Amino acid sequence: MLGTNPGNMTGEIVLGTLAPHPPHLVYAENPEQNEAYAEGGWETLRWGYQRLARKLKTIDYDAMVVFTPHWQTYIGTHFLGLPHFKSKSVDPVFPNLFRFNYDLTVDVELAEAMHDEAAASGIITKMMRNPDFRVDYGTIVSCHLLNPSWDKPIVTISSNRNTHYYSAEVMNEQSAALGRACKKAIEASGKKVVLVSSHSLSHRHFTTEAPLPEDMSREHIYNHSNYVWDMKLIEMMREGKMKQVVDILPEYTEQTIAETDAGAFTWMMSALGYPEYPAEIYGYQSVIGTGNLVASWDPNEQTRELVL
Ligand code: 2X7
Ligand code: FE2
Repeated sequence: MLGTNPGNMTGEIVLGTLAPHPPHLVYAENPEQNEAYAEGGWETLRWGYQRLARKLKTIDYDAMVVFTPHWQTYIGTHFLGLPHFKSKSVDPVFPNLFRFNYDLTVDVELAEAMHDEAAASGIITKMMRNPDFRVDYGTIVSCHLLNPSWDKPIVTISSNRNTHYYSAEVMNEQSAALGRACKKAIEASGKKVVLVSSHSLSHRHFTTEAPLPEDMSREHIYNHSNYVWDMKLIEMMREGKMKQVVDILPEYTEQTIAETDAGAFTWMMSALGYPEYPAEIYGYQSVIGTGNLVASWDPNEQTRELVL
């Protein structure tokens, strides 16, 4: 590890972000990389993302590490392991909205450091070295909205499907262990890193789409119960009760079919040491019935803001 950090600097996590990835949000922005065209939509989330993206421009960091539910691995946790990936990402459920030409760089050194530290702690791991591997849309949507200029390298971590193979409780334990290993690797790397937990909160979605997907007169949360659960979680985030949030995640995940089933949120909270300070809330809105929150955890008291 000393070889990759010659100055022996202590690395750190400079921000943790909850960054939902409905492809609708990129579709609604009309970036040149996406082939579909939209008349807007989901502004509450997009404007929240834009504000968070502006904050990120003021933060000095070396790489973004994204944990995504849409790269699903059944044997172990995998890490992107080549410096460059370029292809077209098509959402399998919403190909009408998302056909995105991406061209991204990976911090392979950091990926290998996290891989090695996780492996040393007993977690089954693998580096993804296939040059034809297609990066999942969760990674692309969250990274695009957080950093539309794509001028920082990323690392993607896969979701090992413990919730479905074992239980949400096992997933909580495994991803907390992965979070501890990643934190250790980041500190030893000497790098400044932004963590990205890429997912919705409540995750029931409608099975039919409005004729115009961005018709906001048709958009609402799937049911009131999911709304109440999401609001309870957000209230606890504002109060800095992140250990308690992680403790109730298995129940929350089951009740709202939440995308926290993937382990990303527990991973990030564990790496951040379960913050007791308030989260920065940037916006909450439904997308095809799912509950989505843009939020961040800023360990630096000087730059931490009350956003909403
Ligand atoms: O992956 C997603 C999601 N998490 C939420 C809503 C709609 C589509 O895709
Ligand atoms: Fe998703």
